[in-house]
Amino acid sequence: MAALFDALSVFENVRPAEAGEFTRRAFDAGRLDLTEVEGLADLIASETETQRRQALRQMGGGLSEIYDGWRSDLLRARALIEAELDFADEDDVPGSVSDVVWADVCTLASLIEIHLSQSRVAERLRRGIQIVLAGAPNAGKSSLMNALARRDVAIVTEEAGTTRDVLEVHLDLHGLPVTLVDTAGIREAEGLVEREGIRRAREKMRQADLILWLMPSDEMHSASPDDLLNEPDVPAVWVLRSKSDLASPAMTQDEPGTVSVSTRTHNGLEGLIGRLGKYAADHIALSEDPLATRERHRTHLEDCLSALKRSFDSDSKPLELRAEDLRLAAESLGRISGRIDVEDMLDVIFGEFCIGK
Ligand SMILES: Nc1nc2c(ncn2[C@@H]2O[C@H](COP(=O)(O)OP(=O)(O)O)[C@@H](O)[C@H]2O)c(=O)[nH]1
Ligand SMILES: [Mg+2]
Repeated sequence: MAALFDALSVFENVRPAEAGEFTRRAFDAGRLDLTEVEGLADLIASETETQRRQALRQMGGGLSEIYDGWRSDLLRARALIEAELDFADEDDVPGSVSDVVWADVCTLASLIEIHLSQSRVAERLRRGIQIVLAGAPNAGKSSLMNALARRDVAIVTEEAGTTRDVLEVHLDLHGLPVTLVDTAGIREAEGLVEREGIRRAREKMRQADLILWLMPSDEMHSASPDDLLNEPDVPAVWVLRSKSDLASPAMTQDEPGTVSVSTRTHNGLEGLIGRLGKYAADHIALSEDPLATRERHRTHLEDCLSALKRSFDSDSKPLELRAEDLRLAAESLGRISGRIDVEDMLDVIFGEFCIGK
């Protein structure tokens, strides 16, 4: 490769393409809008079948179609309002035009609200569900990570505090993307490196969709996730009894709701994978309708929604100002597909691409 580039560089006016340069040309030429560009980036990065399908649909213009439709509804509403403003003193423009317009704007606002409330699901499909393995040192987290990934990702030793960094593997559970995160065991650590590992572990746990908290079956008084559960905004926590092969007979009557696994005998592993798959399916099912897949979409949609709400909130506001709210709302929608000043975001979006795309 290096030799090839070297040989090519002697030609005049030949240079390596920049990241995403070809896609950017398609955008500049108006052949792709921004959501389609993002869909293409997602398609290249997709790791599972459902991610691929979602990306493909967005690349094909599924999202733009919705937003452009809403945007032209708003432009039409604004035109009607302005007509009413311009001809307010003439009798042949009935005042009731604007009543119809506001009812439509109201309906649109609730459509956007529904669309927004469903978008988390699509965002999760795009980035994958984050499942974090946590618990005391030596609880068997790294062993479970390796068993689920079916390869040796993490180092396993009987020395407490072996895992000090955060390790991630991407799994494909029935076509659904799951990122499994192995963390340092939570304890009062002496060493600087382990303390940093524990800080990172806590951070990962806060960002997780689901925490698997491991409690070894051979320890009656192992660390429980109680203090974790008291923190605000905790994700879902499942308690797993690890090392179930070591459980004493007295302990085998599980509390209902807990899952026992052993990475030594593989007891319970298939069941756990099945449950995780179901969890993923419940939380990231590919929806029928195209949905906003990025925070960027969500921000503009929220801006649009609040402008719409301002526009019909009060009847006493002058019609000119209400029409201006509609203009702002349409503009927010236009930003999603890149029809309106988005210059500052373009580098961020195209920077995601690799060279040659
Ligand atoms: N008997 C038994 N030992 C296990 C099991 N899982 C892990 N271990 C052992 O427990 C020790 C700690 O495991 P590790 O995965 O490093 O725990 P971590 O500190 O939570 O990551 C190692 O010596 C493992 O071999 C299990 O299911 N059964
Ligand atoms: Mg470990």
